[in-house]
Amino acid sequence: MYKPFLEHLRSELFERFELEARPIPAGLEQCTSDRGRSPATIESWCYQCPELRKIRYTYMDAGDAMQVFNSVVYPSHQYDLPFLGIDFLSFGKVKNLVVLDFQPLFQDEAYQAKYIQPLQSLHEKYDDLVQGLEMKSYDANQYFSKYLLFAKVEPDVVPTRVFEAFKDYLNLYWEMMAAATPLTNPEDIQRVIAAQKEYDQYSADRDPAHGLFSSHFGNEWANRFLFEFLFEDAKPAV
Ligand code: BLA
Repeated sequence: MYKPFLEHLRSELFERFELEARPIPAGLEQCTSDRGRSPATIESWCYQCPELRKIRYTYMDAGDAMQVFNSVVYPSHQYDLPFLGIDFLSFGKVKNLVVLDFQPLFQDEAYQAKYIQPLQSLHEKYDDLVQGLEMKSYDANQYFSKYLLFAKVEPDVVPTRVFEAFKDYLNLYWEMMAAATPLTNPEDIQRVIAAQKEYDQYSADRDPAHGLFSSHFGNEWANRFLFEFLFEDAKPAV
């Protein structure tokens, strides 16, 4: 269902950046389970380049029961650009949830004006993918922008509207990346490092997917996947 999205992201990345593989801890690149009713496979890819310190994407495929495409692009520490966050989920083709955002590092007005305001016209263009859904696991005011796309959709719009929106958001992200000037002040860079680290902690602490990973691949694997790969700068609660 979301494979064309993964392919598009991959080809865009390889076209635009000099990517180098970024190692994924042993055993976490791929996992298959036939626990339960529907066999599931999860597979991840990770890259880096001078501008983007971590680009990860994951595809979870449990056939008709579930398809998930999840990705985060982490800019290098000398760029205070937002993360590119992608979370597309489909459960039994009945519940299709799409979330796409430029996830802000900071919420102050200058930051919003520089990095979030440019999203407004796309947000308006895709107003059918803006449904004012409430977030249960996350705080919409932290690490989410006001111009995120967040919608429950019918499967037939996934390859059409959702794909169009995906391409447009990606293009804007690359444009913003290309226009960005690296920070030089060590204090500014430290602020970015701290905010990116907090994002990992915040996300790992709240990730609504832990139960899903755990039910298919076991609790130990789920914990490792969360804290050693997805959000490796987060520490597990003791
Ligand atoms: C919701 N994301 C979810 C849910 C799951 C995942 C299972 C709950 C769906 C439901 O309502 O039943 C799945 N999260 C994953 C997976 C991974 C993950 C598979 O990290 C990793 C492989 N989530 C993100 C990113 C964004 C994001 C980058 O990981 C930003 C675009 C958003 N996911 C997001 C939001 C919700 C969600 C906003 C709704 C959560 C809520 O209601 O609070």
